[in-house]
Amino acid sequence: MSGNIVSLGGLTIGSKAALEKAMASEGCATTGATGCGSKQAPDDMDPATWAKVKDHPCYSEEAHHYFARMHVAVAPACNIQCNYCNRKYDCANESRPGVVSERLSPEEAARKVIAVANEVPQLSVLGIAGPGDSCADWKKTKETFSRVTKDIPDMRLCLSSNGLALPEHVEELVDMNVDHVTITINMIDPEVGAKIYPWIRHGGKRYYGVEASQILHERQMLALDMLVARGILVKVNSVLIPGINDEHLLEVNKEVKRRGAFLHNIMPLISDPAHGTHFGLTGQRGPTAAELQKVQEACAGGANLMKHCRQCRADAVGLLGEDRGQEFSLDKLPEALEYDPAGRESYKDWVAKEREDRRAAAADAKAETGATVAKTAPKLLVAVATQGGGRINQHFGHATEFQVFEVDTSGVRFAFHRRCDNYCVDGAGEEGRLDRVIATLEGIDTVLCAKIGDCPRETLAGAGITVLQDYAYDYIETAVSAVYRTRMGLAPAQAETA
Ligand code: CLF
Ligand code: SF4
Repeated sequence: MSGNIVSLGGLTIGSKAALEKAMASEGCATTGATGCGSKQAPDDMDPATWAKVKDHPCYSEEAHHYFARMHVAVAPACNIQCNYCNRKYDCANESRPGVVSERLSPEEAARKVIAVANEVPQLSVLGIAGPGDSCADWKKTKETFSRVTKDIPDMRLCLSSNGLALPEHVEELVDMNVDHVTITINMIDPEVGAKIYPWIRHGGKRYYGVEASQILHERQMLALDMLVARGILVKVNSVLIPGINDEHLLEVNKEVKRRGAFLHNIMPLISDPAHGTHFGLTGQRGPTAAELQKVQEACAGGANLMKHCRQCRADAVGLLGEDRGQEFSLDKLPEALEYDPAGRESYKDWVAKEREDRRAAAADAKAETGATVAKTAPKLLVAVATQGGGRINQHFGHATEFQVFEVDTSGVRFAFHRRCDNYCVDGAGEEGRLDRVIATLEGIDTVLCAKIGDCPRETLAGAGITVLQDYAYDYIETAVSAVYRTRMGLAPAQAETA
């Protein structure tokens, strides 16, 4: 499966044959109800929904291997106060607190989107996620969307909101063809809400305490109902705050499922005194990975959970897990820019074919595993270093995160990601960093990467973690399945060569 290797949009992604075949076809082949991209919806999804999610990296775990999003920070104002937010920083609903974003006017944002679309063929979604609230700053949000779609009509539009002002704009969202909206819902009980929101501003008046949370809750439920009724896919984000809403999120999960939310994304609170937030300054901690996992497991059977969120900044650019925002800061953008659709169209066509090939390979691997491994065989966690494209295509030392897959006889599933500092700096490995990478990989059986040196491989082996580069540039699912069969003693062992 390795074949020849191809680079596209700065990524080494896959087989040359597949790309050449795709590039030779005449642009974007619209087919039936699903439009561009893979023609087939997965078994558990109707074609209309698949058409909406197949190129959205947040709404489809599969799509996040292929497609990128960008956020434009056009909406600094907000109408509520969350105890985990300090507005000097990016919105914690959708971003990692950090330095203040470069704020853009709608005109600047539209220019930046063209620049990114010309350089990043994976770009499929424009999101507005702060640094304040996209609906509280509605004029800027609306103007940005209309400017962008004038130049790039096939750009998917996405927004994130606390929900308070959202009901007023649902019809305009429908008119603008926005088909993905995220509402951050941290509670359905205003008593819980009063511990998260000190105040809201609504209808020209400030409300405090339980009354504020009661209004916010009613508006969030109204927004959810209205969006679902209009066929817009709704993702609900919830910030998990230990001791405040951890158990309560099970109720939130049930309620949003009952009302038709498409996905529920339970995100860990990020809290640090240096952020200057109320929670940071009062010592409220975020959850551990185990606490997050426990809540997610408790929600099984409820609303579908998103597990591949990277808590992006409000000005993030690129595939989830990478941030190319610095490459496209305002000072680097030319004054005049014209959109060139060729790169994105060719890329979409390539993905459509690559995706079908990958699915077929994954199905074969699953069947082979099911036929050869005992049903009682234990589950294994395998981490992969990937730059996207659904392949193992990153050097171990360059990885700033590992995607972790769970495998057993029922198949290979994305489980979670783990972030780390890249082991290699300026071409040389750093021992201290390797220790931290090993700590990051705790509980992982095997790591798959495109390349690793003898030295780090042996150190990892000493820590009980096998690292293999034999599956370089293979599809993730087929490689993970092959590793599983080997580990269960039913396939010839791969030589662990460096
Ligand atoms: Fe942006 Fe959010 Fe749209 Fe995605 S992000 S507005 S839905 S395009 Fe995605 Fe980033 Fe998680 Fe958000 S990984 S923080 S869920
Ligand atoms: Fe901050 Fe976003 Fe909450 Fe507004 S909605 S206070 S910007 S986290």
